[in-house]
Amino acid sequence: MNAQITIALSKGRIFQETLPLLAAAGIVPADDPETSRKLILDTNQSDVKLVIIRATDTPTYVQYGAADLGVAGKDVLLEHGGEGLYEPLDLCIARCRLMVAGDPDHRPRLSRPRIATKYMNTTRRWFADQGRQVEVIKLYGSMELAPLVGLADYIVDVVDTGNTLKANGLAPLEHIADISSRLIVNKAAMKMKHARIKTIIARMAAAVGA
Ligand code: PRT
Ligand code: MG
Repeated sequence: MNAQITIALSKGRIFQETLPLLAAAGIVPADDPETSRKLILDTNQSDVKLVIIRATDTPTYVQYGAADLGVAGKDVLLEHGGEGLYEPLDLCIARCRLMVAGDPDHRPRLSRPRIATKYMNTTRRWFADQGRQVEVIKLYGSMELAPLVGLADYIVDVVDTGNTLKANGLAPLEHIADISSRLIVNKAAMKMKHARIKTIIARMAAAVGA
């Protein structure tokens, strides 16, 4: 009998853009997470199931082996640190840029500029590496609001079209990293379920290249 394979995915853009790559590996979900309330989805493969979780939780599920494989944005992986994970494949989906953004005409407070973000670790590292003293404020969403109401001088967030920044009178100011989603693999699972996981990676890699 084959070992069970569990793949962690978040709803929305990552699920949608991963679907064709999973299909190339012969894996088709039995339900649509946008309409189903199920958190564990069966697939056409009796040995493969999908777990549907928040994007920021994906590395945690894979790190602890609750999922063997997962798909996570590089922004989320930079923040998590990558402990317990292999990152064998850039899926080249859900691309965006991690940026410092703000009102270009704003004069920041002179002491320590305040940066609002959900990327605490990455933000601290970015400014510390340049010897710039900042105060980092943790938010869980709608970062664009923070500079508008005086909560922060700048934000660190992912930017795609830039339309959300523009609609709020903000602009991208500093480029921290190019972001795309990566296939991640639990380190123990890579050993224990090597043949099955290798096959999935190879088929997804071929589909990314095509
Ligand atoms: O939405 P939720 O709070 O559940 O979690 P999440 O936002 O972490 O997940 P999700 O599914 O929205 O994003 C998953 C991954 O997609 C992220 O970790 C990124 O790697 C990637 N990605 C790609 C993006 C974007 N593009 C993107 N545009 N994630 C978020 N956005 C946001 C952006 O911050 C802005 O607020 O979408 C908004 C619109 O962007 P613009 O620049 O096109 O206006
Ligand atoms: Mg989102």
